[in-house]
Parts: sequence; C-alpha cells; structure tokens
Amino acid sequence: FFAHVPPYGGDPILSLMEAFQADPRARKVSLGIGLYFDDEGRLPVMAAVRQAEAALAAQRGPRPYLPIEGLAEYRAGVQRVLFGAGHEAVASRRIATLQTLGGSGALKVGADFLHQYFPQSAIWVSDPTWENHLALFEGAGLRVHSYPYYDLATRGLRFEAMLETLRGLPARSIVLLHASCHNPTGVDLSHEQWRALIPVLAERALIPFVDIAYQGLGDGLEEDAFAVRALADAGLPCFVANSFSKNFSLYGERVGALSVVCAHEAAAETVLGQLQATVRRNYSTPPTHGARIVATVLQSPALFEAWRDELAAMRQRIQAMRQQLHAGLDERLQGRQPIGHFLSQRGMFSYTGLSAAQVDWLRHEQGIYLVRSGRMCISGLSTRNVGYVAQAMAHVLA
Ligand code: PLP
Ligand code: TYF
Repeated sequence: FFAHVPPYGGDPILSLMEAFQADPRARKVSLGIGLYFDDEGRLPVMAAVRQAEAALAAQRGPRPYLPIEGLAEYRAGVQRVLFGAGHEAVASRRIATLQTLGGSGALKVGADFLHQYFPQSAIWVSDPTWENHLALFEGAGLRVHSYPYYDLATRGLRFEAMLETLRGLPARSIVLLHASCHNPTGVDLSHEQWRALIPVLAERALIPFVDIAYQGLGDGLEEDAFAVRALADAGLPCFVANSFSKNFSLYGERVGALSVVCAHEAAAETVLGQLQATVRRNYSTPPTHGARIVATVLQSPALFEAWRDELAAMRQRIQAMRQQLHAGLDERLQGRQPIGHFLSQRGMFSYTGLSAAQVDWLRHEQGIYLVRSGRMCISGLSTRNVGYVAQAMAHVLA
C-alpha cells in the first residue's frame, strides 16, 4: 500500500546528534546541533523558568484551549522583548502578534499567509541559511532563491553583492533576514549595514521577513533586536518570527511567535484575523505550558531581571569559548591560517572554514562532531574540551 512512499532522508543536523550519541568514545565533543550547553555540557534549566514553573504548578489551574492567537500576556511580552516596551509600533497597536509552535511554527504560519496573499512573490534567503528554511518555505509552496551573503575568502559578509541582488528584485519579493547570530555562519550585518539595507528594502517595496532565534546570545537582548526595531522605525511592513527555544532553554515547549508590523491598527487587526485562519486550518490552537512560563517571566520584574542576567552569563560563556578557542589556535598556528573570524562572528555558530574532508577527519579520528558545511556550535565547547578541540583543529589546519 505504501510502496510508492520514498524513505525520508532525515535532517542532517538532527541525524548528526544521533550519531554523536551512539559514539562510544569518552573524548567525543558535540559541536553539531545548535543548542546552548553550559560548561558541564548540559542544557540549562534557567532559574527564572524554574521559579515560574513552581508558581504555575502551585496554581493547579485548569487547562482550557487557548485562543487561536495564543495567550494574551505572552503575546504582549513578545512585543516588549522584540520591539522594546515603549516602542511606537507597540503603543499604536499596529503589530499583529500570534503565539506559534516555536520559531519554526512562526516561519510556517508567515509563509502560508504570504503564499496565500502574495501569490506572485518568491522568497530570497541568504546563501547559506538554516537548512530548514528551505524545507519550510518550499513546503508552504513558496519559490525559494538565494542572495549572496557569506564570503569564504574573508570569512565575512558579501554586503555589496547582497545589496546589488536585492536592488534587482521584483517589488514585493520576500527577503528572509537573520536579525543577529546568523545560522550557520555567525556573520551578521553591522548596525551601519542595516541602516544602508533598509532604504533598499523600502525603495524596492520588498517584504522583510526577519528570523530572530538567538536574541540575547549575540551582543545583548536590545542589541540583537536592532534590525527588528530599525525596520519598525522605518515604517516598513515586516514579518518577524521569533523563538524562545534557545534564550529560555525551552526547546521542547515550542515557544515562539509571529509578529507582523503593519501601517496602522486596523491593518494589524485584519492581518491577525487571517493569521488566525491559517492556524485554525493547521493545528487549531497553540499549547499552554511553555507560553505560561515565558509570560510569567516576562511579566514579573524580578523574574525578568533574573532571566536577563542568566542569559547574559550564557552569552559571556559563548564569548569566552570563542576567545579560548582563538587563543589555542593562535598559539599553535602562529599566523599560518586566518582565525580572526572566531572572534568577530556572533552567537552560537561559527563557520570555521573547515572543509567537509577536514570535518570528517575530526569526527572519525578525534570524535569531534561539526556539521559538514564547517559550521561549529561554539556552545558545545567547554573549559574541559576547548584545549582538545583547538589542538585537533590546529592539526587539521596546519
Ligand atoms: N530559525 C533559526 C535561524 C534557527 O536556527 C532555529 C533553530 O532551531 C529556528 C528558527 C527554529 O526555532 P524553534 O526551535 O523555536 O522552532
Ligand atoms: O541549526 C541548528 O542546529 C538548530 C537546531 O530541524 C535545529 O537550529 C536543527 C535542525 C532542526 C531543528 C532545530
């Protein structure tokens, strides 16, 4: 009966994690999947989350269906974190925000909406981008193209080529942008580059779709939201898919949101209505537990502060690991290979510049797992393994 159904190839990043778990070697190091690990290699349970969960458990309340658009306090909290509490777009109620199943759910709901109401529009993603972007957008029926982004020669950004491509797009093309902590490269636009990009989006009447999955893990909660706020300030229509999976360490709770910045409140109400229709057709309503946790933290000044401080410590640990890896490589390579990108790239990921063959060698000979593109998840490094990793990488690079 199912003979015509082909096997699923799986997600290469998730499969890599399974291969890592099956590896019996004691020295193995997981630098593949993009999760935030603490210095002991564990997924943290953040103190603010623990406290919010204890408070919620004590209430032992009923669990009704949430509204289609999700929990009101959660949606308000999302807007404050993304745009800033006092932002004009928030105050004038011109943002339609809907709770979604993680950042992935936000991308999918946004893609379904765009496919329906902008049927002529193709989406343009950075070269490279998170692999699941392609699957999600193609799955929603959108045509997916890419714009130049990463420059292998400089391990930096092809900003001029990116701008030139965007200048040539048909009006109403959708442009997927990573707000910060670009996955997979770690290469971000500077604030100055965002300021140069936004007028191009406006002039060409392009539709920015911002993915922000690592807010707070780059330079700070406010800093990492710079692009989102600058786009809203500029008065552009804008889609924002955000995820709390990483910055709350709540992966399996599926906490995310889609926000659509509109010109005025009436437009936001209409858009929210059609986003509700999209959700209704897909999974009806979102789950309660994760949204309650996040809303509790975002609503309480004390819990918010505890969350922000712990997130800052996570960010600082990532930066310390970047420095220690860089120092370990510098000591051994003595300028024979460029390594400055380990310091300049932002967030959990680094495009190391390692080839697929070098990645394979690290995995087979040293038990060090990276994605074959050469992407390293920096948060898999720890004070215990960073020296070992630097030594193995220097060996393969020298
Ligand atoms: N967007 C990017 C760039 C990501 O790296 C991820 C990671 O998982 C997501 C979206 C999806 O987030 P979530 O796990 O909340 O669906
Ligand atoms: O890129 C990563 O590693 C993270 C985690 O289908 C992830 O974004 C990877 C693949 C996937 C879902 C999440």
